[in-house]
Amino acid sequence: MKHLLDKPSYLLSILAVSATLLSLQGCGPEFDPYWKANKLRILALRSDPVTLQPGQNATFEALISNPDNQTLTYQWEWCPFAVNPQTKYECPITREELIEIVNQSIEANAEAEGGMQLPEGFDIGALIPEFQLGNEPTATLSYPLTPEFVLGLCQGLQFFLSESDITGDAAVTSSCDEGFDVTMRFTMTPEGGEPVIGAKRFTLWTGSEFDKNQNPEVAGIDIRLKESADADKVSDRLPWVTESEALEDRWYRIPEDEPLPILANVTFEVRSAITPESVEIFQRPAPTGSDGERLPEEEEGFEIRWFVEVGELEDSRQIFGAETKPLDEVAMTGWTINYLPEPTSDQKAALKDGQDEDWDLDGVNNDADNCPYVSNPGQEADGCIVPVSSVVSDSRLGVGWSTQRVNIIGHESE
Ligand SMILES: [Ca+2]
Ligand SMILES: [Ca+2]
Ligand SMILES: [Ca+2]
Repeated sequence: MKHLLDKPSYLLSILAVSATLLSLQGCGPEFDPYWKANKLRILALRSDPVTLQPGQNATFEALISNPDNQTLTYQWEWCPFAVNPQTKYECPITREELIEIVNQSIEANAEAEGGMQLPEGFDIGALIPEFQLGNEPTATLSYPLTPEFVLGLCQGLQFFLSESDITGDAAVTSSCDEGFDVTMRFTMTPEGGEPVIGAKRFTLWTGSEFDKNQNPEVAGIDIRLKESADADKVSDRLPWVTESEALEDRWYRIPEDEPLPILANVTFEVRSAITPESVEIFQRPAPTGSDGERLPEEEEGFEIRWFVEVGELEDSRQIFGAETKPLDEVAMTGWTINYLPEPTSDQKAALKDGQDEDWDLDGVNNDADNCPYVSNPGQEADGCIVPVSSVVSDSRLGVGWSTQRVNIIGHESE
């Protein structure tokens, strides 16, 4: 039997394409930096749990930025392949074709030792979840039958793909024993606009004791003044600053229920409150031909990303892993909302005629704008309330995040 493992170059090309497109995703027509969440975007997708086991349901959630509060419709669908961003994560087969593949695979393997054996008259179709999983903001998927069935499904698809002419559009997990990685596709469509599409891989458990990954847990977002010396200048308008200056390390947890007041022209530090238990120990499978089945134990590495709608970040992406700084430090960045009553020459160059007193380019001049720091053409009453998000990935498909809100109540003028 041929396996995809025999075609490492093919797998590598899929990985390379994914990496390229992921890094391009952040660059819109205006070439905003990746972390600037000022238009409709998918910032992250999560499966909880990330490894789905028998008897469990996985819940799928999207972290999106929707600064103009556009009305959205959603669509979730899963696919038993790792699919390609170049084909907009389209599943290369239908569910009916999958059922056909499984039936053929059972026939082909019926004689083989360890092949998938099912009682006569068993209806495969009834065991495979619908690909379409609804139009709500979240979706759920139930584990299909047993680990043996899922393992057989994985191996059957490996065989199918090795014989098929679907090239470049899809891949199957290279080692089904380690879990069957499949894809959830998420589409959100604004009224009268183009769909925005993203995908998340997650794992159907196939019985390995090693494959029990958990999502990182982000308990919230902490904030403090970058320079303690600024406290005197802002504490009369930001009472929480006085409170935080008295705390060890000065970190103040942004309340979940109410936006925290902040000022423009002051640099804050924000920290992702990742629980230390989130750093799991795991063992990768050893490469073929080496001694033993597993590599030595290692700690998970994290990629921590920050997203804001307004302002500038010092670091928008940090990597935590062996021999790096402590998690607390890596999970931190500086955030400043620069507001100048007079735009700089660079900003002026970006302004259109008649906009030189409209710093946030929302069509309302600064002196009349109810929030001159945030583009809010509709002058909504909460126009100065903006989100800040931290997304943490564990490089094993696990994702966690926290989004909190701040209220820009004014600026520190100097
Ligand atoms: Ca994990
Ligand atoms: Ca304005
Ligand atoms: Ca405004």
